[in-house]
Amino acid sequence: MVSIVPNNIQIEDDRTGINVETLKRAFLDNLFYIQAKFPKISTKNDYYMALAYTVRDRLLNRWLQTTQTYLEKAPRTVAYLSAEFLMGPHLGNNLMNLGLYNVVKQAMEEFGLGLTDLLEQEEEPGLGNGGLGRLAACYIDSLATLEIPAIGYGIRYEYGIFDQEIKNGWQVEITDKWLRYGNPWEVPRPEAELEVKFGGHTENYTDEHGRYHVQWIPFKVVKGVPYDTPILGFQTNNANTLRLWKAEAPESFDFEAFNKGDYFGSVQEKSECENITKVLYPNDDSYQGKQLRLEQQFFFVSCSLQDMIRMMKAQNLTLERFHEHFAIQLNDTHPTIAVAELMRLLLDEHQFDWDKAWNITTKTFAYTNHTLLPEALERWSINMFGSSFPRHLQIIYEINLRFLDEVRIKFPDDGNRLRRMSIIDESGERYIRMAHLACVGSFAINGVAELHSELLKKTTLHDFYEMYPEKFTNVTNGVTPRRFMVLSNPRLANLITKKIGDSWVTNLDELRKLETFLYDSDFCKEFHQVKQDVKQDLANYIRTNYNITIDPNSLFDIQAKRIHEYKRQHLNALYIITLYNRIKANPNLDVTPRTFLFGGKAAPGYYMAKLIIKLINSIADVVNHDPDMRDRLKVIFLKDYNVKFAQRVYPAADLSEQISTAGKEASGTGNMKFSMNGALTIGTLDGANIEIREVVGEENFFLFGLTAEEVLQKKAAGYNPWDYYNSNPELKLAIDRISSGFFSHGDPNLFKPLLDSLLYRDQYLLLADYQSYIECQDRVSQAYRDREQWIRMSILNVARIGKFSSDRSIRDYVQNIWKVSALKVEVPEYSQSTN
Ligand code: GL2
Repeated sequence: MVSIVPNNIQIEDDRTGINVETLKRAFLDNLFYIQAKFPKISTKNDYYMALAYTVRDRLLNRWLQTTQTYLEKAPRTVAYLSAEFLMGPHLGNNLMNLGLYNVVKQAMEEFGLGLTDLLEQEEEPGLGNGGLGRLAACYIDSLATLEIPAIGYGIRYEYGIFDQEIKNGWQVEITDKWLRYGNPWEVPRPEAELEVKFGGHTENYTDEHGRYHVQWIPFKVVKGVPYDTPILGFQTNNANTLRLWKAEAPESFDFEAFNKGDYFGSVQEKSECENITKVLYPNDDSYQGKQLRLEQQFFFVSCSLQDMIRMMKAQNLTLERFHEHFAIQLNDTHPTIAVAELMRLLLDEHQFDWDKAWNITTKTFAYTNHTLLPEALERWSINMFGSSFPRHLQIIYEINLRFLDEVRIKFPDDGNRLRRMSIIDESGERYIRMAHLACVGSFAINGVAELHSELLKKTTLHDFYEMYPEKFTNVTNGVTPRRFMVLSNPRLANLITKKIGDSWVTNLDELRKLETFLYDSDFCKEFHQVKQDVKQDLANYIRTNYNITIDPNSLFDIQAKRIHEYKRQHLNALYIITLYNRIKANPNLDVTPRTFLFGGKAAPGYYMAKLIIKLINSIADVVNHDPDMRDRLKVIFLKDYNVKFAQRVYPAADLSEQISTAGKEASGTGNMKFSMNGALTIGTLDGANIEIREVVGEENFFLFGLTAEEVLQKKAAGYNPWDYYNSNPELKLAIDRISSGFFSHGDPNLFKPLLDSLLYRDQYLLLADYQSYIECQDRVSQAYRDREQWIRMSILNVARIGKFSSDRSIRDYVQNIWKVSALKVEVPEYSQSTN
């Protein structure tokens, strides 16, 4: 029995104190004892690390208190399962949440160190591709801020999303060695490792009561080691845990090979185990049917479920109540193998009978769908799946058998429906359809914006909607205003707080109060000044890093997101060429000066997306160097767009490009981040654009393009892009400029694949939307000239954006799906030390 008095942490010591002097002492202490450096020989990174540990020390007490409170009170808990968590840098966020930003800034300044400089130093944990991974990070923030007992489970990829460089206009991928200098925010918990099985076969046996069982005899066993990161809420004591799993080889596996003298064989097996969590698959909104990816999914899911079971045991809770204790959210289909794994754990390892296990399972899981794109719907070939997970394949067959019986009863004599709904696709090579498994195994199914949820019911999951209408619901995405306003745009945040107080940070609807100041000319001036200052900052950054001068008085028109044909960066490019052509034809044309900024990564294997990057850079080369432009048009492709950089970009935008083909972008979340920083949106009626337009007002949103329904009708009617090309002279000229080799040093072939795809297929209807887009862009240019009106439209975007806080999304999940309650964590030391 350990007899250490719990929580006997001194109040004002070097690890908890928060006045300038103590912080300075603590910083030096960490520099010396953790980094093992004297200041004289310290690098910037040493300083960053010393500061990170200083800040981490100050949140540990809350974190441990939270863990202990959850353990003791055993509240119903959300487990958010996601293959991606795109957290962004931790230091600034933790400083903000702890309320230590200013005092730490001062402490560092007294050392002659700039806090901004130190923040820059942090390697981004890029454990996600884009919107889906960043959404998980926003939700983890809101869960902690709302004091909801929750745990995020994912994968600790050794290499996150690649770093992007641009060479000769092309994307080049560089390995993301984010752990190179150590990660001060994570705590490894090797004592909590678990085992995960792979491959092999199953055997049947009958126990002493004559009951029939199945045993999985695996081919290999891999260790899962948890790495925990505290996720502190904003101005609360609740610090939830993000638990990411790393794969390691078990110590004893290689004895046989080793003893036989097969040293290399044994080492190879070790590295094969570790491969599982080596690298993030860099595909966004599409998947590759690779076995290693499936193994990654199973690995983290199995670790997480075993971990939950272990926690319940530690709390003396019976597994019969698993579904009462945990609500597990499946972030897309990536963790869906959890349905089969929980069944296996209950059936084979805890001897539940099928009905009981199935009852628990289907009351535990809820599934969020994030895309309608067919290429993103995961399916695993039966052969591949069965070779890694023979027992799960049996279980899935059994689930399917029983499920199809249910379908037969509800819809008799409907063979086509059975074939469509089956978890197994038998139309050719046999596949497991993960979305179907998720629908059958979950009690709730949601899309991520109203339109998306409606389209799910009408199209992709229509049969499942008819089968289980009560399961379907919508939760419109949201983003955290802490990171994307307070942290990334302090000037705007301070101005808002000066006017309406600071409660908007956790109650974003309060921003509505800004509407009172719409005609307050001082406020409007200040608001405008904030935007100009932030634009100037970005302009300085671009000058330093790209050696290009841009004019902060020009309209900053930004499209920052993954590069994808459905997102239509090339439609934007066509408009740039159109403007260019107009100025070439009439150099004295009175145009509104614009700076076009692009940012985003292309999946390394996605040729067309990479060609779009090359096209943008090629246009930039020509436009930026053409004296006729007289600096009225600038185009820049910003390399290596990531969360850290995004925080500079959102605040500086005047115009946010949200121009996907209607019906293709499930929600979008960048659209929300831009708008909450005062950018106006030019967009289609797609995803959350529709709801953003609804709340900010149609007069404060630039709408263009076909609706989702019109897109379908046009395709059904036999869409022919040539009709548009032939009948629209400006469009024709823009396309001809590309095909003539004008932007490719005379090479007419470089962009041919892209042009052919537009002229012969145009799957995403760029040509059909072109005219409407350029007319809309011309309205934008016109509107920007009336700066006072523009500022008011911009203020209204900020004032009315409250709905898109991730706090609102999380409340929706809490009330409609998870049915969990907040649990406030008390930390006596905290209140004493801050008073
Ligand atoms: C995405 C959708 O494409 C995007 O529209 C949505 O906002 C996010 C979060 O719900 O999910 N789906 C997807 O597979 N990725 C996304 O970003 N990668």
